[in-house]
Amino acid sequence: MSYRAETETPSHSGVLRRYGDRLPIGLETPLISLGEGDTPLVRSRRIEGRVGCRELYFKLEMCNPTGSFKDRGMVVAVAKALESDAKAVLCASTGNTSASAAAYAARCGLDAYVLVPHGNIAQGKLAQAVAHGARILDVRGNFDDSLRLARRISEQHPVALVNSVNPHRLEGQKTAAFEIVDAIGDAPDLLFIPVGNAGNISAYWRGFVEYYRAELATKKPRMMGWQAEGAAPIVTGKPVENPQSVASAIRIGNPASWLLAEAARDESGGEINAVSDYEILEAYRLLAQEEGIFCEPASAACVAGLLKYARHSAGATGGRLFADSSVVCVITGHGLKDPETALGIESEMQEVEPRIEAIEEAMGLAR
Ligand code: AN7
Repeated sequence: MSYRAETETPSHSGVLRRYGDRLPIGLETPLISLGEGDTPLVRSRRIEGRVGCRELYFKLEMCNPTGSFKDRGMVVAVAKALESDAKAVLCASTGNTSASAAAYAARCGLDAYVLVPHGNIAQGKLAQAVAHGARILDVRGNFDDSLRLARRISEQHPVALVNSVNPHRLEGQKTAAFEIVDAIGDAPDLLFIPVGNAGNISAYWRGFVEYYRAELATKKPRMMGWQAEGAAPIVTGKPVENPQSVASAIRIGNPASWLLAEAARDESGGEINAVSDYEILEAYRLLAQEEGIFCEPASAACVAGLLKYARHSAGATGGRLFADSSVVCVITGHGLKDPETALGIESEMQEVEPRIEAIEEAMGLAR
């Protein structure tokens, strides 16, 4: 099957076709696609007013084919694996990387092996890896243990490691920054983004810098990264042995792209801070109920960060600056991946008899 000859998706031509001239691909690279990228950038309806910035947008990376931003980098990593005649891909994952790797491997006829930390992955993500036929190894350890093992295996066996330590992953992920600039005509003043293994914040920074150098943007955003309090190694400055958070996607104690993320923070004049599980769940609820956006808890971390930052900058000298700012929050993954959390915080379900009067009464409708 020739990937180059076929038109894989009549619409949504994918990251490789759309941004190929800015990616490390050549004539030998198969132009695979599941229609990733080209995700919506939607204006906030309510949270913008709450935080008091000039304009607030959400980049809906949950709208990628497997429901997370990982697809942008995975399509490049898998295309390069195919180009080098790999027969299998391997990753460690808190869930989204494995879902994405499993999907692209299935599409391209590669075997996929995924190492997931025992008991630490949301059900929807596990379902995706199962559905795509990946070989799932339930590691009795955390994500950091799993990644260390995956790296060792890939050094000793002919399997392509598709974690973000694979440089092609960050190259693909930087395209989201291009799309934001293409959509609003310039870079935003501030970019709020969750931080786990720290690849995405590094990739966005690379994308913004690249567009700025090409004079496609007149400025670069301050990069505002957010970790969960129980898994905040970059904030505290030391690895976390036993990372904990309701946001299972970012339960990572020793991020692979730690130094790149610090560089993104420092070169952009940004910050990397932490939010509590309580703050994450509050932002998660606000996004769903005031914006109609159902994301997973890890994604809500950056909105929790925005609410926190706005509270702190309100009285301070930064207040005026913030009120004049354009802000983008990166909504990294879909809420459907983690139904347990959604059903766990508040259940509004009420049992009723299958009678019209019972339903009217439950709805508070008078007869
Ligand atoms: C929804 O899938 O690490 O800082 O193994 O799934 O680039 O790691 C996922 C991370 C944010 C953090 N939001 O991004 C994995 C994995 C969601 C995520 C992050 C992840 P990075």
